[in-house]
Amino acid sequence: MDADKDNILEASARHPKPAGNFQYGTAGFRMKANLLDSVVFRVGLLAVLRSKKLNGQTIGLMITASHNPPEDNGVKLVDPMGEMLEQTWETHATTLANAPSDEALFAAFAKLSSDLKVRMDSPARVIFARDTRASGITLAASLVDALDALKAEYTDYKLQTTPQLHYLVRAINTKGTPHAYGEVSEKGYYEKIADGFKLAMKHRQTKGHVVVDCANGVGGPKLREMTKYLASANEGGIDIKVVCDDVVNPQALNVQCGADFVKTQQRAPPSSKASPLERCASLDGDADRLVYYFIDSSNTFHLLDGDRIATLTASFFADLGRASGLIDRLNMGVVQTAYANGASTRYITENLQLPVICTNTGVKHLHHAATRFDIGVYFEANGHGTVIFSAKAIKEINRHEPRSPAQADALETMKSLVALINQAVGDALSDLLLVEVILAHKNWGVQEWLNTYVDLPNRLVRVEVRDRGIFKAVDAERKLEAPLNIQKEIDDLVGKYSKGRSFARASGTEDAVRVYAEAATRGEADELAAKVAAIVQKYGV
Ligand code: NG1
Ligand code: ZN
Repeated sequence: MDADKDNILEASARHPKPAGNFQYGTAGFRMKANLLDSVVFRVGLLAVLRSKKLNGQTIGLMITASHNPPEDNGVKLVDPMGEMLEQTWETHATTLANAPSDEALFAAFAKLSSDLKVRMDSPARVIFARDTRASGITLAASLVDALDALKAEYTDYKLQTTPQLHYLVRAINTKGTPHAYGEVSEKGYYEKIADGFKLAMKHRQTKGHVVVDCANGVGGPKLREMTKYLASANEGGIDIKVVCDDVVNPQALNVQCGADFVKTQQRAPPSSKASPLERCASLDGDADRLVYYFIDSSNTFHLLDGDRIATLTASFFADLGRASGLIDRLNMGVVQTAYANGASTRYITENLQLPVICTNTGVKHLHHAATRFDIGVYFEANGHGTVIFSAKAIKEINRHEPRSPAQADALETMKSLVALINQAVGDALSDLLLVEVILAHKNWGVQEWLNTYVDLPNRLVRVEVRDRGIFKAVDAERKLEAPLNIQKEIDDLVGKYSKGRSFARASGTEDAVRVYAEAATRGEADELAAKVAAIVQKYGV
């Protein structure tokens, strides 16, 4: 520890902490890039501790601020199986990030390593990557300073999407085991997904092309790279038209394009020039979110968001379950948050007859709940999600003996999707191909997909209050237990609206309370949202 002490103190002096309080939230640390130097350095120290604690298993560190503006950046850690950092360690990250001086930082580091019984002589292995933000290179250098100070082994994977880094972490830690996830390289990532896609598309054809808006981020070059591994369109492959892929000008990132823009603005990126009925999709800045959309023949915009991807995927797996003869042996279900459109939840429970679990906001909660199913489909409405398979599901799928050519076909499609789907984390590139496979199998275009059910009109409002901390949510964030009496006022109001539903919760990523409302008509949804927002405002002064 003494050698570590000198090294940490010396290195930390080069990364002084600015004023302010930092918090490792649902998306790691995220803020203006010029405030992040010390934070990234300190998260680097924690990554080393985490790896040592796990006997040298490789920990991932991603430098990205996802859909945030170009001047922001962020950092988050990836656990050995490619999952988000274990929750108790988020607090440790916050502790290190807020130590007021170099000495205090070392003291906090030493206390953590002793409290957590970390053997400091264990090896430490860390891999890292970044999105296309201009600030990423300098922040990666701050990280290397931390890794060098503690003599950790590391690999810089440079530009990657967030899900690619998750893939690499999982592939490294499972290498040579019976659960090996794939070859440890970017090429291995493309090959695994592309092989799954080609197998799933045998004898099938996508309808026309898909236009993909890459948010002017890292997804652009990576999607282009992936298309090299996919068969060309006339061989049953896919015709992808990449737009919004300017990564030369970092100021263009997420501006007037990308999944968050399309979802919140409910319109196509102006520069994508979508034509009527063209199938379009948008990724976010680090390519872990995906939404689809199209303009109909009367120029009306239609969004096919995370709820739509979840329902489409769940219906397809239910079909495959029946067609393969595995339906009775695998339990399937869908995980959503309170932000899922009520019509989607109803469609899943009533039409698909599948169970739905509602969890708190943040994909780690959804991912965790999805492990309760053999085939668990989870998506946030904003387009972040994936499908996960239990060990039992994989076993059943692999050993099942088909009794007919139709069963064999369905089984082969299931196997191919296990390879195509990134089970470590929601992955826009993998999800894009998944949707394309399903549409091709169902022989659907975007209109047929939209026709499955009608979304309830809804409205999301952001309310600024003095202290969002007083708003305490319970019941998967659908109810407020504090301030006292606020929930009764909301309930009384909601009761007056046909198909009304509304809730308020403190945001985990912004200093605000979010109010969501849906109702039978656009006018009622807007009115309900405005009235609930007024209640929140009243309690928030
Ligand atoms: P908050 O700010 O806690 O509502 C937002 C998104 C989440 C999730 C996180 C992490 C909404 C309403 N909320 O959380 O779904 O993506 O950011 O990025 O979209
Ligand atoms: Zn993202």
